[in-house]
Amino acid sequence: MKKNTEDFLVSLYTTMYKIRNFEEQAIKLYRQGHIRGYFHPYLGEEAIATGVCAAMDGKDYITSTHRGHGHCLAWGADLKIMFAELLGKENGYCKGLGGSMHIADYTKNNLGANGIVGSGVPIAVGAALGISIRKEKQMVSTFVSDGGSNIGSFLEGLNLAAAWKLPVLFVIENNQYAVSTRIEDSTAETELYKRGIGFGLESVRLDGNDVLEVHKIAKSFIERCKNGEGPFLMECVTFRKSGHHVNDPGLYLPKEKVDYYKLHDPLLIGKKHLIELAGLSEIDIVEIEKVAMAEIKAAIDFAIKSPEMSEENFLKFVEEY
Ligand SMILES: Cc1ncc(C[n+]2csc(CCOP(=O)(O)OP(=O)(O)O)c2C)c(N)n1
Repeated sequence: MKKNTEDFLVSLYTTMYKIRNFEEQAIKLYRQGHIRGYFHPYLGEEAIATGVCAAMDGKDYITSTHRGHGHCLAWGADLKIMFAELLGKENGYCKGLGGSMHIADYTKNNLGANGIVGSGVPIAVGAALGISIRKEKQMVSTFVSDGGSNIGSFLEGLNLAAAWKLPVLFVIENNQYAVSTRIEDSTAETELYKRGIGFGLESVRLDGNDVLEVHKIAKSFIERCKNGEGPFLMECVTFRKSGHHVNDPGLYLPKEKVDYYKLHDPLLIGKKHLIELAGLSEIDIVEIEKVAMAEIKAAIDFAIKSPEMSEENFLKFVEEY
């Protein structure tokens, strides 16, 4: 195994591990009263954001969803500033005023998470239209889930992107549930990649829990987007390992699926790649995890110690934004 392939597999695993533990620690912080409101953990879906974002470059763009922490982190967000935002601190990505569902970083081409299901899609299509007018070698990946793929803006976005041949990669994160509604109860065609085919896009369905599979398909579609062959659609089949949001125990999730995905877990699959393809040992992996966990703990410490916003700034920023 070449060193750069080993490094690549380690970086994919590290990103997934950081997303998993960011969410688990955020849940703890929530229970301790450090985070107000609520949020939607990306637990179990880590391989999708990680595989897609690793195939893009920093000049490209992403749009995210209400379940967006994983997209931001895979796109390179700073753990400290992410935690600060969740804790409502002024040094967070949106000065602590956006919170979980509105994290954006325009300086790094993260066009933002979004509380309105499906609304990242038209933003992505607009950004791609801009790229196409400027004739830049860039593209946009837009994440949406199964419920979001039933929303008009998603279908309108597919149609326009296809008609105007825009450089967009539509990434459906099919976690099989929209809140507690099973996909079978919300659509007659549960193979969601077929929606892309209906609009004339080359579209595939794949295992969204295998980061290498996600990355392989994303890389090819992203390169082809930049060569003017877009748009494309990938349906990544996955499952969330938690309830819909931090306060939902997810009791409606069937035991057989929960059990299946406990074993078919993105991190376990990532670990298998490290052992079988990169020749790493369990001890090597524990070392990687220790370093990542130390970074997460330091970021939490930073966020907790960060000062609350003054009343004066609060009023000023509310007026400005
Ligand atoms: C337009 C719109 N309708 C309804 C809601 C309320 N809502 C928030 S999340 C959600 C479920 C979304 O399901 P899905 O798109 O499958 O995403 P997942 O939560 O599974 O990641 C709903 C209905 C919303 N935020 N926006």
